[in-house]
Amino acid sequence: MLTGSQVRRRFLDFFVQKGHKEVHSSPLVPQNDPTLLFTNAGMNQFKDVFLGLEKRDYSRATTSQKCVRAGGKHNDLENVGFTNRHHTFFEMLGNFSFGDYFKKDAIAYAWELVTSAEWFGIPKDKLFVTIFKGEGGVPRDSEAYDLWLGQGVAKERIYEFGAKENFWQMGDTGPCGPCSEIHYDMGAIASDQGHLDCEFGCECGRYVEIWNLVFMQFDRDASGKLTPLPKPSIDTGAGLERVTAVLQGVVSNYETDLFTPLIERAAELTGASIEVDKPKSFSRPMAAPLRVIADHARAATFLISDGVVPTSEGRGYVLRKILRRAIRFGWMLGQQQPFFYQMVYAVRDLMANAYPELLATAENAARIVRFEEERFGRTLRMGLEKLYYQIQKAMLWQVWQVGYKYGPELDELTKGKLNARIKEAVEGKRKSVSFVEMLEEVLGPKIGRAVAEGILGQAPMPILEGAEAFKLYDTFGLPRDFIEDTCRDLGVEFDSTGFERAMAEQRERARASWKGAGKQTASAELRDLPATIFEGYTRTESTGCVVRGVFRANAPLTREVKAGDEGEVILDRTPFYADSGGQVGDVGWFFDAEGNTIVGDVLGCFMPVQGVRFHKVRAREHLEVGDILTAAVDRNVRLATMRNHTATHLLHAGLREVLGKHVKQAGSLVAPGHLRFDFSHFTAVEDEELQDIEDIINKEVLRNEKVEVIENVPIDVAVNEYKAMALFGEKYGDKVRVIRIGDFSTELCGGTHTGATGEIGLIKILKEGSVSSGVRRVEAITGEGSLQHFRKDHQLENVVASLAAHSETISPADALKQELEKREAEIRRLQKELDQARMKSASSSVASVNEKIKEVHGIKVLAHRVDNLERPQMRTLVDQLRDKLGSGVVVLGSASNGNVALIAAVTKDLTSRIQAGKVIGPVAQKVGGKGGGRPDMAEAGGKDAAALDSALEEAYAVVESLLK
Ligand code: ALA
Repeated sequence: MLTGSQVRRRFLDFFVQKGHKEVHSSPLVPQNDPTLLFTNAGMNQFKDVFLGLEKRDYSRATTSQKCVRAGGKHNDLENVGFTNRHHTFFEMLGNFSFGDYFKKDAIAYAWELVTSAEWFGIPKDKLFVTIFKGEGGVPRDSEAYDLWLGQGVAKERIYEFGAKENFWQMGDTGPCGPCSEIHYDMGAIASDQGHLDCEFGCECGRYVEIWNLVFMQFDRDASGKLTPLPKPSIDTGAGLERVTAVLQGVVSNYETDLFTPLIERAAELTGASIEVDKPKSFSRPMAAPLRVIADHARAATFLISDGVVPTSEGRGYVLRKILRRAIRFGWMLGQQQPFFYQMVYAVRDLMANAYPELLATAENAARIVRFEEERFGRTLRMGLEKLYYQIQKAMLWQVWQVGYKYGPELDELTKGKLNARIKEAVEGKRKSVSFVEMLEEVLGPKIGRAVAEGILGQAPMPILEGAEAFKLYDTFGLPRDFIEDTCRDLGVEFDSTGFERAMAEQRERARASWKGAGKQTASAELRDLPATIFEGYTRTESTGCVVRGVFRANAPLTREVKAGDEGEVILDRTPFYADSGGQVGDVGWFFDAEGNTIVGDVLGCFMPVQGVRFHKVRAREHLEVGDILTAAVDRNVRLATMRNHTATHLLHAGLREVLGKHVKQAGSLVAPGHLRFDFSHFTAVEDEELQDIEDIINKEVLRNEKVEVIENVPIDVAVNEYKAMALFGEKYGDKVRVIRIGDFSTELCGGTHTGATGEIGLIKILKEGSVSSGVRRVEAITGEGSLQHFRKDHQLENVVASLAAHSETISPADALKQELEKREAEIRRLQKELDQARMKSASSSVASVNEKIKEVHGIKVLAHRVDNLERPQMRTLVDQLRDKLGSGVVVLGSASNGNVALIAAVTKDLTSRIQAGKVIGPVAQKVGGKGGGRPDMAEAGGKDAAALDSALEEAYAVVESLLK
């Protein structure tokens, strides 16, 4: 019997022997494709080849591709554990033809591999095939039908289906086409519904699709329109797990040797028996918890190994959901301590042979999982509390309703008792009894029964609202099972319609927030452009370049660009680096053939179609197809960019050395002025760590290590032998370019680099911060940028030195800090002194206010101005003045820094006739403000200090008008 690993090997060997190139699985995070959440099929890495945007030096390929279907168009997350064959992570075996063979060979190969005794040897009488019956404007695939007949498949074994089953597309947009599938009959034993003799087409689990052959013919755009692909192609996918199940004669993928060691380990770690996965006699099927844990362990391990970390959005969110689902199933088995992280090692031990990268990444992946387990454990505890609370509320509400109607009014004591009893039952602290028994126990047999009868006979059961339940599920990660079971045990109805509605709304929101931008099929005229020969690795100037094409932005192909206009120019050869791999495109000039006159400024260079470099040019003179030019890159800009690029590689290696091997590049920008590097790491980088990194990488600079460029390395050699780091968001062909800096750094890279590290000058890290949860960003400068940075620092240091005398024992920075603290204290002391002096002078002015006191209808009124007082000081002063008057009205105004503060006070004996608030309003208005307060004291503010004198003068008239 073949092991799972042997099945994988045999598939690949078959196609290698048929002239296919064995290509490495691409990472789970799709390269350069924003329309996809995760790699979900073998064809993903070839999407651009199908679209005609990219060329490879082979036209047949075969792969075993890591896939995750847990988000986006293909999502099986919630099915895992309920079926024999759904997974979040699986391996897809495939063969591909890029405009080479089509349906005839694809069908012949598949049939040979599946049925020939030399290969898989599956009996033909267990197989069925399907073809596309025609739908949505695409005709029936009669060609495939005839080809299957030609292979000797009996008519009765060929079935026809519509687009849902037999038209495959990767996402809402992209390459697609009709498909043909091979299915295997597992026999009655595999029917989930106990069917004994159902026919092919039944979805009970008996008939299993093992291989899908897609005849790639179209590219679907966002509007749904189908455009024929440049060359019809083949894309196939066979699930390794299913094929293995068939060949090992088991009903479920989970019973193959790809899973059994994981399931056994999960049982050990949770303390559960393997038996828990066996179907129970519940009416609703329960998920098999150990299978869920085994499946999710594979997905989590591989996702984290490929650089995903748990976060609250996008890919990280899906990973978090997977982790949490596994952890919850552990809880359901009674394991509430972190255990799932240990599954990572089990996955490594089982799969490192086929995926050696796990040897390097497992340790860190386990750490990340453990962190999430601890964190989620806390959430889960909280979620359970909330669930209990909601159920309790639902029950009590129902009891009150019915209690009022059928029983005597429930007194507080009974209410309390009942509540406590429900709580205990809900929290599982006492053996849970039914709702009815609980009522009888607390209310006594008679009333209890009456209430219960009322509830059961007339009123509906208590209900846990769907929206509430969904919140618990979504926010606190409580499994739906968990919630439903608890409800059922306690006799509370679970509002599944409401739950599903809330879930659908949530899905809609999620869909709306994942907006991918699809690539268009390259237009025919772009596709036919010859690739530009790139000379920029060895020179910055090329003479005798021929203009091959001219475009104008958003306009069709033209042949010329006029002096003064902008256009995009394609040459046969160029030294200009085109924007890619994070490195910005070169700038420079086009000279005439003799190299004397500038005919255009090159503002940038980019590559919308693989290999074809577009120069964005502002023409100084007329340019047209056929012209001969000298193309010259601005050397200063390029050299600065090269320093930053080589420094980026050192930084990447330095981060991994100091922070750990989990650090993976998540994005980068290499510009002439600075570099920016984003990477996966789940906490802020400490200052000391940053310093260590800076030290380590500058040591590499000082060592003046040669930067070695190794061209045309087969990708497997680069990855497996050179251990080169392959990056996300990068697209690698079959042969790659490796940049090696001593033993310190080896990366796949198409960028331009310095000859040796010494040319970088000095790398200075400027800052570190967060980009999104789990992703950090470092910015740094090199070369002249560093020089300018330190020059500025030095100037600053001179200023510091002049401000603070520092000695040998203390750094200028500390000296400055001390000096500033000293001055700060001095300022505070002076401020206090000033306040006291002002208060003193204000108080002494009290003695001289007599002449301002005026009698208004027999009441003493005083309006007085004292500037630069704080409010508390004004309040003290206004009290003093009011005491001085004995009986009367005081209005105090103070201006400081252009702002006005006003206070009015009225002695208690007068507040029935005059209220401070009414006095202050009109006065405040004069200084552009307003205010109010109690009858005896009111405050206001204003902005017009210049009007303060006249406003205070107005106070007397205000009092007079109030007294009338
Ligand atoms: N791309 C096809 C699939 O995923 C083969 O089913």
